[in-house]
Amino acid sequence: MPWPEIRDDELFGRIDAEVERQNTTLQLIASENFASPAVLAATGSVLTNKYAEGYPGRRYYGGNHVIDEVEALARDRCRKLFGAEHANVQPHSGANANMAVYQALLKPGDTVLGMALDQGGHLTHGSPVNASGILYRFVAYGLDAEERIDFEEVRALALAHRPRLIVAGATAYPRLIPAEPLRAIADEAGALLLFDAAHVAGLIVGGVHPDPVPHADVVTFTTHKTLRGPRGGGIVCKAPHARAIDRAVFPGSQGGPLEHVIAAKAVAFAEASAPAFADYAAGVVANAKALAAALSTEGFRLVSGGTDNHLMLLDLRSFDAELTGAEAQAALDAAGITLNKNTVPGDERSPFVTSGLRIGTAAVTTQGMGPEEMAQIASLIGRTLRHRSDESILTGVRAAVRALCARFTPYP
Ligand code: DSN
Repeated sequence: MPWPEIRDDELFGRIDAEVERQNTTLQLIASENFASPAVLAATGSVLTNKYAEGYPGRRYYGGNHVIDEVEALARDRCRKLFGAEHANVQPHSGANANMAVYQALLKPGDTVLGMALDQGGHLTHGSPVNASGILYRFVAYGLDAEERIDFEEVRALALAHRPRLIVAGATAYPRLIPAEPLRAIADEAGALLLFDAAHVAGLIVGGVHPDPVPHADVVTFTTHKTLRGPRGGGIVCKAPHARAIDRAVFPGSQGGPLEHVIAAKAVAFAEASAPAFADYAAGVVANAKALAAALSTEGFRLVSGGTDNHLMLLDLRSFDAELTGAEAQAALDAAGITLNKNTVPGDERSPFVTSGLRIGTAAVTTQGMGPEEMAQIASLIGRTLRHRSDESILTGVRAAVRALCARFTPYP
């Protein structure tokens, strides 16, 4: 059977353009990274052709003996990597993983504690526009005066509302989140504990973030952020929750698993198990600290005063009261610096406008950049935002970014 001969230049030309963009601009979005060639190869494999509803050894379709081995390998590597009792590698995303956990552990209407979205939490932690906030009664906790998670507030809310579940974890919080005190609060209030490690999974397995696995009933994560695998999600949990979790993923909330992505997850779990990954994770944090310190010298206020993980939040209001996160993002984009606008605690502007920027170092660290390059990036960000309406300055920054990226090209 001959394959269609016409080359789809319309589409593949755009993929080439995206390779060029990733190679020549700075990727500072805290939830992004560069996947390895092996991860990309598995994602682009013929495993995409196979239907495999069910789990290894229990499928609804024939021809799955190879797929069973692939998924069993991924599950086993995942369990070992996290030191967990059980792993499910089928969630298509972190959001799917969280919704499956809710389905497994909760009934509609149950009370849950989660971090407020505008304080650093995630849509699936009870936002009223997300199914989590529609199906369950979420009560939000936030930050204290030092812009750190207010564990006293979490405890007071837990004792007052007696939630069935406490959700820990964040998407825009620059500090470490120890699970131990949350476990103690959950036990006191008779709640279960879910740790959403979407952002910090790579830091946990790399040994630079406190490990939630011994303390949480369930840990969800994504595979494409600091873990540096394919775009996807996963769940690890204590053995007593395994059956409910598996049933909530399939058939509860998903259909056929993406076995090509599961194969790529297996590759990423092996890569993250190698000793070099611990060096990488330490490098991500060292780079974040270096970038935060240099941005502070540039005159930006850092939410909570700095960072202990892979990301930082810049509060633009003291740098320039007129400058919004949306304008800053656009100006930096034009200069070849990709990051995202983000609300900051107490932000008066909407999430579409914002007064802040979120910046992460997972991708630039994968490229091989170090503290010296972080100082250069901070200076380029400062120059761009101070002279955002000066085309010649933006052109100069764009050239400097291109020269910097040429020394650390991710996909030569
Ligand atoms: N998009 C993810 C992030 O950027 O943190 C959250 O869903």
